[in-house]
Amino acid sequence: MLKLKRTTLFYPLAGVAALASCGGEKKAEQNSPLNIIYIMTDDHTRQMMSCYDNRHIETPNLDRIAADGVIFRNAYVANSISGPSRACLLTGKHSHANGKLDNHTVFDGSQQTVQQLLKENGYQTAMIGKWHLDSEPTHFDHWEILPGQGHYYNPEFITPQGRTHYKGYVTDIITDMGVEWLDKQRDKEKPFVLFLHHKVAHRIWMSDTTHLTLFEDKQFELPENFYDDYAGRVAASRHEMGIYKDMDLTYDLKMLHPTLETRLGKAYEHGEYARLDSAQKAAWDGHYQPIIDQFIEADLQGRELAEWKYQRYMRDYAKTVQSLDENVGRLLDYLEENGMLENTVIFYTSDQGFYMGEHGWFDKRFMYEESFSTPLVMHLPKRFKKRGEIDQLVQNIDFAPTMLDVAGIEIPSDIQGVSLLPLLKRDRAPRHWRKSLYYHYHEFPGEHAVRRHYGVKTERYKLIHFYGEDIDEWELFDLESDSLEMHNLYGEPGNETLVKELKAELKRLQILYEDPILEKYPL
Ligand code: SGN
Ligand code: CA
Repeated sequence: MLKLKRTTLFYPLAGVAALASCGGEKKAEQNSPLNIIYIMTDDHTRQMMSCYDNRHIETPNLDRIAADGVIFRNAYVANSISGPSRACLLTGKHSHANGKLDNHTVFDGSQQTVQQLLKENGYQTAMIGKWHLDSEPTHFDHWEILPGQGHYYNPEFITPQGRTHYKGYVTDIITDMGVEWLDKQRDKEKPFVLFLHHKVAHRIWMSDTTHLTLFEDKQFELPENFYDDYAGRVAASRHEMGIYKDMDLTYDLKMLHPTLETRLGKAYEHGEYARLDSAQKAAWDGHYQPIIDQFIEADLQGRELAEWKYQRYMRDYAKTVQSLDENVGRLLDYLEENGMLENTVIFYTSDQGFYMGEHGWFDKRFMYEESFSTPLVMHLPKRFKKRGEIDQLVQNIDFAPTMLDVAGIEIPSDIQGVSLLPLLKRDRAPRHWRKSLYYHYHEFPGEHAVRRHYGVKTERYKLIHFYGEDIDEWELFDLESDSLEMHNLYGEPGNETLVKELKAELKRLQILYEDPILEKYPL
């Protein structure tokens, strides 16, 4: 049994009864155990969230979370891909330590997890939405999960009782399930943690029929490095995630036409498209058919085609985020109307970031900023004093210890992440905080052909090692002068001391986190 901690600000569960008898309602509310709602999307990136970046779209409801709390400017993941990211979240450990290295390994749910520790200490635990860990959820009082990646339309869910089919759009359905659990299914006498994991904004970016016409007149700004030639970056040059080269006209961009035979066209026609019911199909075709006709007629080539693909990608992605933002708004309204905002901490984040045309790409996996980073905003009740921006380096392995700390539960010593509570409790930043982050991506061979790599990021620099049978490449970036990570400084004269220091830091982190890769590639 775990020991509960005593803090002055956050009362452990053991203190609840005493509080109820000794003070007024207000005091009880201010000191009552905190509920936790953890909202995570899939592949939603900072470039498409207006409190981070207002070039492309507005996300007023996501921004509302930040406005009532904090926005992390430097939040990162440990391994930029779904299953592993989810395992990092639940265990507070890097991938090599929790065993979920890539999307194909099965997560061992018998290991220590945050929901287990919360449950053992009196929390009710619920998990709704994309799970993607291949084993059954453990230690949840309530769970309804999408099988695998799940579907945008008319999705199936798995529950302990079996499979259920739903009609409608997945983002609405997951939100409905969350609100229903909060409103009717939970035990209102107990604190809770609710994991609400959306499918949006994953490939193939299917809009709700109600949002199909949005953004159609908008021209999205092309990223400066859209036409990257990958000079000096061997691993990047071997990618299979180019908008021009790899994005499928039919599967990804919905151009279904008898004269177009694309690699993944049949998968779309008999897969996601075939799931639409007749009313959904009518709306879908009504919207896309004129675009398809125009596209066939225009017969675009070269850069014109590349930029047309980029615009379609951005529009479809933006529509899915619009629906997400509205649904998050609906959840926030429910919490507000039910007086729950003063005793609930809300996380909003994604399983990783994503490329919106930077380097000419979609997808993630690389340790470059767009996919290594993740959005992170938090709603905080008033008892937390911090508001506004937080610049410290944080990582998704920190979420589990933060939840435990918020609940007043002692953090087991084998958890590798650190609690973010010191950054949230006071307005003043703590004197000591980590100065670097460790990253390790393992999925190769794999879709999109991103090589295995590990690396270290400090406030200013990033050092990456791509390794494998046919690759042994280092990259060094100065993020201050080269935020787009286009110029690999590794091996250039004058950087020897810097490389030495960064390698020493990388080694320190590999020893700290006990990554066995250090034996294979000693530093
Ligand atoms: C699917 C996608 C990939 C994507 C992975 C991982 N292909 O396999 O494009 O990189 O998921 O994404 S698709 O044809 O099925 O859309 S993750 O977010 O789940 O890790
Ligand atoms: Ca993802």
